[in-house]
Amino acid sequence: MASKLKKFTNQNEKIYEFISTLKTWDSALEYCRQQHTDLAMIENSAENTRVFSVIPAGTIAWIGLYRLPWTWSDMSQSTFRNWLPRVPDNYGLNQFCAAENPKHYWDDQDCTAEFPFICCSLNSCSHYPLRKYYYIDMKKSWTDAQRYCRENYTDLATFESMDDINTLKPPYAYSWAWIGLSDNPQSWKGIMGSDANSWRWSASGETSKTGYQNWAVSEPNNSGGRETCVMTSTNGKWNDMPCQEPGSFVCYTGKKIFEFMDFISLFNVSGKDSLHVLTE
Ligand SMILES: [Ca+2]
Ligand SMILES: [Ca+2]
Repeated sequence: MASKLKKFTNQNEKIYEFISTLKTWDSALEYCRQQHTDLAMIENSAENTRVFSVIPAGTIAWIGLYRLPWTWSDMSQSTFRNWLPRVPDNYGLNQFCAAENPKHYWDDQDCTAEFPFICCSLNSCSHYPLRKYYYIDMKKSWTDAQRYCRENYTDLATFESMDDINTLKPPYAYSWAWIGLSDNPQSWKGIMGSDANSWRWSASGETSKTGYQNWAVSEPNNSGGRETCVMTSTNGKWNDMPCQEPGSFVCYTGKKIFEFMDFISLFNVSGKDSLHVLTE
């Protein structure tokens, strides 16, 4: 028992969690980004051993490696590998994602196959540049706040993962504040995340690619039929509010992660040549 506890004394040490739900590789990625940080990134033999320790015996489980050539899901390219002999073999010419096999070697698999998977928590699980958020203690309407953020930062705040929200938690001292989410009043919908949904992020003009949402209980409710802009509260929960209401707001700087999700969606529809289109 003591040795198990000892594993978590290093705060930068990745925390791996086995998720038994069967998912395709990109669905597993989406889940991990919403609930944790990313699919498991394994950068050395010690991490490899820790991943093995959380997988039940005889189980295949997705990890965050995919063929671009082989790249981790945050688009980093550390070189540690644990392939089976004569693998990756790209059997059937459609194996672009990596999984731990039951004997704890890696095997390339069809990304659309459904397996359990390993999520990784903590920022050390992703080398992708994290967004930085800036709380602006001035009272502006949503549109004026958007203009201010676009002139001085990247845009009003975009949140696409639990990691983003955690960045804003105390000691970040702020009250209710506008974020970059708004709605087309002509097509109000209750829940973000489906194709029919109209909630858009200011920076992309599109609905969330990760599907991440963090509404407060019973929100959005379009109270009075005039709530089409979104504020976040001190606990990170969202509420739709009237856009004209003066409020403080949150701007952000940083790269967007949605180019990456666009890239992932190509897996199911195209050959590997077109996978290079969105790389930088
Ligand atoms: Ca294979
Ligand atoms: Ca509301």
